[in-house]
Amino acid sequence: MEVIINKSRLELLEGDITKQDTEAVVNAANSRLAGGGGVDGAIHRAGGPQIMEECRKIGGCPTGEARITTGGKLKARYVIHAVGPIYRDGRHGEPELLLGAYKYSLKLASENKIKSVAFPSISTGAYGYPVEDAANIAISTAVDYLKSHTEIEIVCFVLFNTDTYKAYERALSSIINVQ
Ligand code: AR6
Repeated sequence: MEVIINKSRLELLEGDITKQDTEAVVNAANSRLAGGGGVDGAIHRAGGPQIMEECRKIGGCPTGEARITTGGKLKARYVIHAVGPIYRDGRHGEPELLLGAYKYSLKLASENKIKSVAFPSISTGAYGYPVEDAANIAISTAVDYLKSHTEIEIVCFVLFNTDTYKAYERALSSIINVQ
């Protein structure tokens, strides 16, 4: 599914983010930038040790923010390491922190003149964020950002399985319908 927001394209696809040829891919990282499983493991495996070396130099990243490194051996030139919240019950600032992780990543893309960026579904794997709620936050944050920032041409969400894809499709459809 894809829609045009202002001058940019917002796309949803099912697939593996390490295979994307967008200028930047976003990693669902932890606050130590120490690597791990899920998307994080896949990105470091495919991108090689250079990404981890840069992460070590950066040292860490608070939850709700993001940091940028090069893409190592990935097709993408950059990796934006975003730290989403660990979900407890939704009443410990999780929505704001998840929104922050997306917004911070988009700001880093703008600042680095990145024209295309691919996101995974941050926090909905090991960090346990309910997918339906996370999809609404992810999509509304991207749509809001693109309405006021025309410099990013393509924002793509790369969803790893059909259920996640469908949740993002519902979130995007409901936002488009109320506009
Ligand atoms: N491409 C796209 N999406 C993927 C891929 C991939 N190659 N692999 C997994 N996903 P998770 P989190 C999906 O657990 O919840 C790590 O250990 C996955 O199906 O990767 O933010 C970090 O180091 C799910 O929908 O990230 C942190 O400690 C989504 O990506 C912690 O996990 C996010 O799942 C972060 O947890």
